[in-house]
Formats: sequence, structure tokens, C-alpha cells
Amino acid sequence: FEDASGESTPLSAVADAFEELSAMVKSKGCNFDLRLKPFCDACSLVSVLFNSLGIAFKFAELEYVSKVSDLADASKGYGTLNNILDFDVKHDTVRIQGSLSRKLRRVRQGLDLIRALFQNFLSSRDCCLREAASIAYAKTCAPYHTWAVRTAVSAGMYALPTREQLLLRLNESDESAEKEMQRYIDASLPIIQYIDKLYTSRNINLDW
Ligand code: 1PZ
Repeated sequence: FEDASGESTPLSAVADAFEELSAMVKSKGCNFDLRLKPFCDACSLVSVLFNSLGIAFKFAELEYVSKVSDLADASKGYGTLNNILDFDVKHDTVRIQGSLSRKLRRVRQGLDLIRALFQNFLSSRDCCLREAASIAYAKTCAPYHTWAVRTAVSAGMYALPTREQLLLRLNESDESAEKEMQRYIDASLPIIQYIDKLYTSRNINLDW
């Protein structure tokens, strides 16, 4: 997708990257052995959205970016997402803080947060960004975050830009944003489900 000036927007780049990933996953189903490199490349594009959020979520950006970058650094040694899980299962380190399986789980929660946020954002044009973001956060990440983090996030919500400011900063209109967000919503779901299956197929529950 290109905007009126012929440039692709940050949002369309994110949607493109996730459509490519989900096409790979869908074509081969859960037997597909997704490589870390294309996965991390797509995940790092998401962080451009942070630039439009202002400084209130700088800590969330640093947190997300560092986890994606640790996974990207591991891509040479591990190759695929499956290998990360295999390693941590073997060493009994899946849920240990700092393990790659735990970082992958957190990045997956971030992807789901954006998906839920976009869904709320599109459900009503009157829905303000703070409301859309608060509800999405409560559903996808808050249950797994400490009280201190949840408190900081809810304070930060008041510093979010308005719906109009966000669209302006993303270089989107209501119509174009709707199209791009919907593409991300549809394309990210198979990726999120694929990641969940990496854990559940190894009898690891997802309550963390
Ligand atoms: C327009 C978009 C508005 C979104 C606003 C929502 C902001 C959510 C802020 C989340 C802050 C998370 C801060 C730190 C959390 C850490 O405690 C956890 C656990 O880390 P561990 O103990 O496993 O090392 N880290 C995470 O959950 C990873 C990062 C989640 C942040 C996702 C952000 C998603 C991307 C948003 C892009 C606009």
C-alpha cells in the first residue's frame, strides 16, 4: 500500500511483513519450521509505532526492542524458533528470566497487544486511544506483569496522543489506517497461534 505521495507508511510496512510471515506459516501449517531471522525482522518493524507514542512508553519500547534484538542475535546459533524451545526444555530454563523462550513469550504478548489495540481502535471511531490501549493491555499483558509495571503503564496511558494525533504521526487517514490495521490483525493471528503451539505442543502451559 502506498499513500498519496507514493511512499509506503510504517503501518503498511508492518502489515506487509506479517502477511509474508503468515503466508509461510499457513502454507505449511504447524509443521513449518519458522526461522528466527524473518520473524525478528518483522517484529522489529513494530517498534516504529513507538515513535508515534511519545516518550511515555519509552521504557516499553526499550523493553520490547531489547528482547527482539536478543532473539535476533540468537538467530545464527539457533536458526529456528523450535530450536530455542528445544534448548530451554532440555535445560529446564523455559520460564527462567533471561531465557530465549521467555523472551519469545514476551514478544508474542507484545504482538498480541498491538493486535488487540488495533481491534479496539477499529471497533469505534469514537474510541479514544487511551481506552483502546488500556483495554488491550489489560487483556494481553497485564495478567503477566508485576504490580509496579502495571502501575507505570496505567500512568503512561494518560500521556498517549489522541486518535487524530496518532493517525497524523503515522501518516495515515482513518480509511488507510483501517485497511492497514486490519491487515496486521489478520496476519498476526496465525503467527501468535504458531508461537503458542510451540509451547503447548511441548506440554508447557501459557499462564505466565
Ligand atoms: C499505540 C500503542 C499503545 C500501546 C500502549 C501499551 C503500552 C504497554 C506497555 C508495556 C510495558 C511493559 C514494560 C515491561 C514489562 C516487563 O516486566 C515484561 C516482563 O519481562 P521479563 O520479566 O520476562 O524479562 N516485559 C514484557 O512483557 C516485554 C515487552 C512488552 C511490551 C510490548 C509492547 C508492544 C509494542 C507496542 C508498540 C507500539
